[in-house]
Amino acid sequence: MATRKQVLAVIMGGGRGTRLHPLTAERCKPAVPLAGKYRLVDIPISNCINSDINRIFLLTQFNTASLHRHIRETYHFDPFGGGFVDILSAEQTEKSVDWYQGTADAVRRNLNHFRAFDHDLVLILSGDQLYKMDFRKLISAHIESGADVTLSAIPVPLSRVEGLGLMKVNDSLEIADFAEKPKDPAVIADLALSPALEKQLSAHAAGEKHCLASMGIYVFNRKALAEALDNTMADFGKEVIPSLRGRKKLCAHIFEGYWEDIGTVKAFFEANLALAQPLPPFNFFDPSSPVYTLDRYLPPSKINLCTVDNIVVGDGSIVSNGVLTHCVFGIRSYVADGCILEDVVLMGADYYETPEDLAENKQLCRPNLGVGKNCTIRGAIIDKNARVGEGCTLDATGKADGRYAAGAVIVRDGVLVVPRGGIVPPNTVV
Ligand code: ADQ
Ligand code: ADP
Repeated sequence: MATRKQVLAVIMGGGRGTRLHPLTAERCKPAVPLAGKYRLVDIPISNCINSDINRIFLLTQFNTASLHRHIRETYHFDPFGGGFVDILSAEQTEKSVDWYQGTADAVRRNLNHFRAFDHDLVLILSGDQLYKMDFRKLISAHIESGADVTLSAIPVPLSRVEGLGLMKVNDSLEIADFAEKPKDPAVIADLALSPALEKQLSAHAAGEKHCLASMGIYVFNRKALAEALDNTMADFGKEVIPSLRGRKKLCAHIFEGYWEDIGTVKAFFEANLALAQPLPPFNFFDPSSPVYTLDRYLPPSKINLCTVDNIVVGDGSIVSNGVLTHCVFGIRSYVADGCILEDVVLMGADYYETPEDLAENKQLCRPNLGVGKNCTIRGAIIDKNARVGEGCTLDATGKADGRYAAGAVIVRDGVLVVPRGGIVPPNTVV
C-alpha cells in the first residue's frame, strides 16, 4: 500500500455552480452548507483524512471569505505530519486571470504547485458528492493492477445512467471503452456489464442490468497525469479519459456503497432530506469514519412543545409550538410559534440577533431571522440568514420553475428556494 507521503489529493471545488444556483449565488460550491452543520467540502476532505491522506488541494473558481475561514478554522494538522488543505483559485494563478476552462484545465494550471511536494500518485476528487470511501482500498487496487490511471466506478442500473460517464471493462477490470454521458440506448446497452461481473455485484439480486459509471474519482500515476495533460484538453470525462484509451493502462475499481452526486438543487434537496429518514443511506453517526467540520461551540438546541417526525436539528436552534415533518434544520435555526413545516431544509443563520437588532427589525417592519409565526412551508430550502415573515404559505407543489413573490422566492427543479439573506414579507403566499 502506498504510504501517505506519496499521495496528493486534489478536490475539484466546482465550476460556476450554475446547477446549484441560487444556493451558489453568494458563495462558492464547496462552501454550501450540508446536513445542518457541515459544508459540501467537508465530505471529500473527511474521506481523505479518514484514509490517511492529509495533503489536500482544493481547486475553486471563487475565493470566498467564508470558504477560507472554514478551511482555516477547521483543518489543523499536526505540524510534524506535513498535512494541509490548500485552496487554489483560478484568480490566484500568475499566468492568467481566466476561469478554469474545465476540470483538466484546473489541474493542469496547478501542476506547478503540486511539483513542490513529494508524490507518486494524484487522487482527483469531485467536491459535490455525498459518499464515504476508504481511498486506501482504491489506491491499493491501483498499485496492484499496475494501472496508469484508475477510475472509481459504481454499478448503476441501465435506466439510471443519465449524466454519467460509462465504461466497459474486461473481467480483470481493465477499461476497454469509455463514453462520457452517452444518450443513445444502443450505446448504453453495449456498455452493460458482462454476466460474469454482473454476478459478482451485491446489487445483482435486484434484477436489472448494470453499467459501470465513473464517479469522477481518479487515481493517476504522477507521470501519467503530466502526460495526459500535456495538451489543451479542458475536461477529464469528456476528453482526457477517452484520449488515454489504448495509450495508457486504465482500470476500474468498483465501489458499491451509497454515492450521490449533489450538484443540482433537486439532488441537494433530496440528499439533505434523506438524512432525516429513520435509517439514512449516509451515516453521519459512524464513529469509524467521522465527518469533520468547524466546531462552533454553540449551545444545544431547544425544542418546545412541538410535534416532530424525522427531524434533524443543528446546534443552537430554537423551535416552538410547531408541527414539523421530515426536515433538516441547520445551526442557529429559529422557527417561531405555530408553524407547519414539511420537507424543508432550513439552513439556519450565521449569527444571533441581539435585542437591538430585533428592535431595529420592528422599526423597519423587517421580519426577524428565521421563520416567523404561523407559517406553512412545504418542499423548500430556506438558505442561511433568510427572514420569512409571519403568516406565509410557501408550497412548491405544482409550481413551475421561476421567480415568485417579486423575486423573494425562486423555484428551481421543483424545489422552492428562499436565497441566502432573502426577505419574504409577512403573509406572502406562493
Ligand atoms: P460531471 O460531474 O458532469 O461528470 P464536471 O462538470 O467535469 O463533470 O465536474 C466534476 C467535478 O469538478 C465537480 O465537482 C465539479 O464541481 C468540478 N468542476 C467542474 N468544473 C470545474 C472547474 N472549472 N474548476 C474546478 N472544479 C470544477 C464527471 C465525469 C463523469 C462522471 C461524473 C460523476 O466527467 O464521467 O460520471 O463526474 O459525477
Ligand atoms: P458559521 O459557519 O459558524 O455560521 P461562518 O464563518 O460561515 O460561520 O460565517 C459567520 C459569518 O457571519 C461571518 O461572516 C460573520 O461576519 C457573519 N456575522 C456574524 N455576526 C453577524 C451579524 N450580526 N450580522 C451579519 N453577519 C454576521
